[in-house]
Formats: sequence, structure tokens, C-alpha cells
Amino acid sequence: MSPGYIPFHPNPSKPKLSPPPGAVDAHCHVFGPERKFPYASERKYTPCDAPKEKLFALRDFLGFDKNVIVQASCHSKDNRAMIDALESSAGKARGVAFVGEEITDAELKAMDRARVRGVRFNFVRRLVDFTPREVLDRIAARVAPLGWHIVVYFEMADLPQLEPFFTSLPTTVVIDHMGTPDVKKGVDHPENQRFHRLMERHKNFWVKATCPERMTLAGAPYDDVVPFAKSLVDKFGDRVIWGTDWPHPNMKKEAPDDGALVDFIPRIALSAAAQQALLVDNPMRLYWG
Ligand code: 0GY
Repeated sequence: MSPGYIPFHPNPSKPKLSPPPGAVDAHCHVFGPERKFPYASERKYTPCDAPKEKLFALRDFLGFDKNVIVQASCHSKDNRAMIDALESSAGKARGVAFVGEEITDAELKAMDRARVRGVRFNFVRRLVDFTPREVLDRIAARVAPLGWHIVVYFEMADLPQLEPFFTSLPTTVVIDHMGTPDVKKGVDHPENQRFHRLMERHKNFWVKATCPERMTLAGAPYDDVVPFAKSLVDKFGDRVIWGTDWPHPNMKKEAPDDGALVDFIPRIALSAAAQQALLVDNPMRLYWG
């Protein structure tokens, strides 16, 4: 583990919310175990192992049915731990990979058979090295015919420079972590409103109402993040998904209680219909359709 790295919560609470049958945790990761799936040499942090068995046990404990497992930067382009988890899930997991353009069409097809449904483009400088846009364009053009989408992770201050590229992508585009707003600026800040306009104008854009624990200044139960997440659910209710982000890499102060994260849901999706869309219908359309 990197010095100061905070492992996931050892003993999360049972959420008060019972998720609807078939609920999907649409953003989580598997890390290692290192002895079987070593971390990438180019990684920017070394996490604690967070293997598939622990993820599936958490899924069951929280009352969820399925997972979308997103490749994280600590495994870089070595997608084996993620794919191994998909293959052990009895159809209850889909994946999002991280690939370079050296990947062959045969490898992409094999990933598709393993139920990978997207690639992630990560623009967060503390996590990854820069990849030229032309390379990303070529990868996008190759995954589009598979029906895959592209997940983008960035910090909201960088949106103006990234937006032309995002809107040129030929696939569905899924935005990680609400576009990572700066909570202290507020929902009505031009930066966040620009992001809402992007979502309004481009119906191929989806968003994850995830990671209040990363953005909050107030801490749990994340009151200061509720308006950000709720406004996305209210406005884009048929293009928003939710996930735990377990095992929560790179937390600065403490590991979040996953039960408390689940109990954030009824504060952002107030009705049973909104929860059904957020947790079941939307992720099912995007990943199991
Ligand atoms: C996340 C967020 C983080 C890490 C990664 O790829 C990654 O390593 O995604 C982060 O540190 O913000 O999505 O879990």
C-alpha cells in the first residue's frame, strides 16, 4: 500500500434503504489480489487488495444484485482482475476497461464476450499520464462498432477544454462522479451550470451520481453534495446511474461507510420511481440491454 493509503471500511453499516430488486452498483472496482494480479508499474498509487469475493459479499450485504466494475488506474491496461471478476459473477457483473491502441480487435472481441461494455478515458492528472487526443479518437472509433460506451473521468475545472472532444465522441458518453464539481462553489456556479447544459444538449451523455464522499466538505451524511446529485436526478432521471465506488481509492481522511452511501440515495432520488430508474432501469439499459 502507498504510505497513507486508507483501506476500505472494514465493517459498513446495514443501510436503511432496501434497494429495489435487481439494483445495480454501477461504479466499483476490484484491486488485486496483488499476488495474482500485480499492480501496474506505471500506477500512481498502490491500493490495498480489494478482491472480487469482497466486492460480491458487499453487494449482497447492501441489498444489491449486480455490479459494474470499472478498471482503475492502479491496474492500468492490465484488465485481468476486472475480467476475472466478470467471469466469476454468474452474469451479475459488467465491465469497463482501460485500453491502449495497441489492443487487437481479437482482444476487444474477447473482452466483449467477457461482458465488457465500455472503455474509460481518464483525464485526472494525479491518476494517469497524458494520452494524445488522436489516440483516444482512434480507440473510440474501434469500440463504437461493439456498441460500447466511453466513460470519462475529469475534474470540472477542465471541462471547457475537454468538452469539444467529448461532444465529438461517436458513442454514448458516461460522466464519472457528477463531473467532479467543486462543492464549495455551489450548484448554480457557471462551471456546474455549463456541465448541466452539456447534459441538456447532448442526449447521448449519461452521468453517475456517485462519490459524495470525495466532494464533501461537511463529511457524512454529505448534506453539501445532496443538491448536486439531486439536481442531476431531477433533470436527467433517465440518464443517471449510481454506484458505491468501493473500495474507494485515494480517500484523504477516512473510508466511507458503504451503508451510509446507500442511504444517500433516498435524499437524491425521492420517489420509488426515481430510485427504480437510478438503480435498476437505467443501468440495465446501459449495461444489460
Ligand atoms: C474512482 C476514483 C479514483 C481513482 C480511480 O482509476 C482510478 O485509479 O478511478 C480517484 O482517486 O479519484 O473512480 O474510484
